Amino acid sequence: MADGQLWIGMEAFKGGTSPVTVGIFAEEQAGGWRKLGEHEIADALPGARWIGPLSAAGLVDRLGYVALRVVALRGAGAVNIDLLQVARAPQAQGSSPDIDGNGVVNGADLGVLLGDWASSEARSDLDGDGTVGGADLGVLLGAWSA
Ligand SMILES: [Ca+2]
Ligand SMILES: [Ca+2]
Repeated sequence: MADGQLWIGMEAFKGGTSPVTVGIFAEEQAGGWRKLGEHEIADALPGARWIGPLSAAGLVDRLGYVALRVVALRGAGAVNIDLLQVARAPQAQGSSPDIDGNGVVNGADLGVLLGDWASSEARSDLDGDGTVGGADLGVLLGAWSA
């Protein structure tokens, strides 16, 4: 079982003015392909796009491989993909419970976390599992200053 977090990076460009939108998919270990995001490629100069953090669970096989697929979804014309890479943090890395960085963990940090609830906002993902939820609230309360 692989855990931790993944970031998928792609650098691409296209000549001409009409954009092409591609979808980036990763193969699920359970079968099928999960759409990670879309990237509109329109510029003559390379543009980079990172998707993440994503939970590695279910996407990384036991040898550490991740299968990716890039599919043209909209538009027409040739696209140049310079670089497609996967960065992986093998251990989940959470953020500090002092979310606003003022040196204490208190109601202000709680307010930020609650405002980010159910999102993938990294600043409030204290346990590093990719989403903001009850486990992160537990980390914050466990680090409460006063
Ligand atoms: Ca704080
Ligand atoms: Ca979390």
